[in-house]
Amino acid sequence: MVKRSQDIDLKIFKEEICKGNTSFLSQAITLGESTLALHRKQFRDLLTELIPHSGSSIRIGITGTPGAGKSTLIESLGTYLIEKYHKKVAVLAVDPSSELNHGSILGDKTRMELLSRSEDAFIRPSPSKSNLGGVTQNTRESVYLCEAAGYDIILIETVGVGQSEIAVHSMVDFFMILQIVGGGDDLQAIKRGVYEHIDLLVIHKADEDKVNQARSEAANFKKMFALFPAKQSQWNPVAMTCSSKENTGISELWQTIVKYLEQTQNSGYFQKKRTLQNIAWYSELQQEQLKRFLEEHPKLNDGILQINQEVEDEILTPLRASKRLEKLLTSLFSNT
Ligand SMILES: Nc1nc2c(ncn2[C@@H]2O[C@H](COP(=O)(O)OP(=O)(O)OP(=O)(O)O)[C@@H](O)[C@H]2O)c(=O)[nH]1
Ligand SMILES: [Mg+2]
Repeated sequence: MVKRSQDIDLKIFKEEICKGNTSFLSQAITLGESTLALHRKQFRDLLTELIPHSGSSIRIGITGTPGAGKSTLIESLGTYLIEKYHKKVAVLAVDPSSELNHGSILGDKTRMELLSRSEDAFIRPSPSKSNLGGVTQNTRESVYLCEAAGYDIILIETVGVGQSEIAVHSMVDFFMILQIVGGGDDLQAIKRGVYEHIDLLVIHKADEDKVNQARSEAANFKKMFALFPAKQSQWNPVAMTCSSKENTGISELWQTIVKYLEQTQNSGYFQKKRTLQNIAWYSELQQEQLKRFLEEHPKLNDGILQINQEVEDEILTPLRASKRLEKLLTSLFSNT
């Protein structure tokens, strides 16, 4: 039995987050990152209360190889949106390797000096877990919390290695990849699976002395994109150049995102994608719930451990083991 004193005051948390209190927002995200069952339950209750207040932001995913300049671009774009359009900007990160890199992805706040000082920005480093599923789930939940706290734009940085960019794609409205100028103008640099998800390719670090080369690389990508089959969104990926250091190309980048939003909101794809993402999210929760239920069911758990052991000891073949499991499940759940 949980003592009342251990409960967080849901009502206060909800009110303060909806007022945009970043201290409560941070505490709530930390609660969600906890592995303690009590904390997870409290967090889920809070999230359930907050979800009706969420959903109105634009969620943007930014990927690219380490050092491509993602954080610097986020600094430039975020500052631009705050100054020019008075937006509130939240920055989240999905980096399952951050524990190995000592949490470097956003640890270096010098890359986002202006944003980290701005009252209209909220920056949250990647949860320090090494498993992608956990990080993805925490980040997705943080998106809803940030939205309830009034952030209009959510920028999610993910390092372009492994599966994390696919995971980020499953939680954003718009997805872009950064490639450093001179990084090659063919798709080999971009994994095929990733191309299918990108809405914008930025030839980055296109500083004044490199801008011509960058433009020619972008033009080659444009030609290549035109040859790809139409996407479900009916949006042809755009290739453009940008220098976050010199702050060039940032407004064009934002205009591209605005155009995408107009097009997909008019066609209904925007909402459709969010619905599909919700279904995928529910499916993940369902898997997690079932797994936990099975693990916590004492008789079943003992039975499964016994069967596992017999497979290891070669007493049971995999097929016989699966039959035994079926029997066990039937005997435990046939009357319930
Ligand atoms: N010349 C030039 N350098 C840039 C530009 N944008 C970023 N950089 C530099 O590139 C380096 C890496 O930038 P980050 O923003 O940390 O890159 P990142 O992709 O976030 O890196 P990770 O988070 O480690 O994957 C830094 O030294 C930046 O100053 C740019 O537009 N031009
Ligand atoms: Mg970074």
